[in-house]
Amino acid sequence: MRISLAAVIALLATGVTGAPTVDEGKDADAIMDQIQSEAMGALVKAEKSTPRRQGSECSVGNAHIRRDWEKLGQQEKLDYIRAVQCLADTPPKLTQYGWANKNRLTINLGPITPRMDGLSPVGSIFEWNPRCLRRDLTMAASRNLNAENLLNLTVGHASHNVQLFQDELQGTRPDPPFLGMHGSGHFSMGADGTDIYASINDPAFWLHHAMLDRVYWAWQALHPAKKGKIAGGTVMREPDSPPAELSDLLDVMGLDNNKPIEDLLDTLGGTPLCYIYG
Ligand SMILES: *[C@@H]1O[C@H](CO)[C@@H](O)[C@H](O)[C@H]1NC(C)=O
Ligand SMILES: [Cu+2]
Repeated sequence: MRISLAAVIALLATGVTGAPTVDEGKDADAIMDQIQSEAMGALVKAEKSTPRRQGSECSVGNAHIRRDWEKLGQQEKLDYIRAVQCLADTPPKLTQYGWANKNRLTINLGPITPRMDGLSPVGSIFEWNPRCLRRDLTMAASRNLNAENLLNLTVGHASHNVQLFQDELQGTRPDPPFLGMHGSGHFSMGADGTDIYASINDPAFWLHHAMLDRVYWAWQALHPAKKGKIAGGTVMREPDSPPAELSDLLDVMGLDNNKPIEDLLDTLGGTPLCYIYG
């Protein structure tokens, strides 16, 4: 079933529901497809009216396309898995970061903030702590990974500004408390997936985070006037630090050059990002 986004927006405009409601999870793919095509349409339109950033060659037509796993063919899926395995056999750029080479499901990093039974915290993010990757899959946590939340984030109440959007996505809106799309994905994986540093060990993390980035990308495309804004936020784990500014450098700990936040907000900015989802 294809649901018209225009119809959803019209429904929202009535103010009756406050947030769009949809039947069940089965609608999520159809809605994502619809949001995807609206986002692409908006990007193409924006490109016609806004001059390209000076010195940038990046455009919708030549951008890299990050494709949905569900849309990959059999061979492409096998290639992806092979690439992940190749990465597992590649020496890490940060000495202790990464998987042990011999056994691909042996992980090392963290955990430092375990939330699940059986995960004992270690002293530092990078402490050498080889162990088997653990998952503890649960449906209980996936309640906010649904079509309703997706609509709320992209065209509903939570899409009205970046503060509402990020609070809804991160599950940090105060009332009523909930995990949000981001936390829901982590807690659905359970075990190592719930640790702020160790969760990246699990290849499923990358699919989850790519999807979060895709939802953010779609939100930006559908709300071009707000896409370059950031809100609230202090440095993670330092609640007393001043609110982040667009010119603040994002520390990638030696994996690449640190960049100011503003250079990384536009996926078509060419500074250096140049990608779309497809
Ligand atoms: C949509 O997001 C808003 C803003 O965060 C929130 O107050 C509201 O409860 C959400 N609606 C649904 C149905 O999740
Ligand atoms: Cu995460």
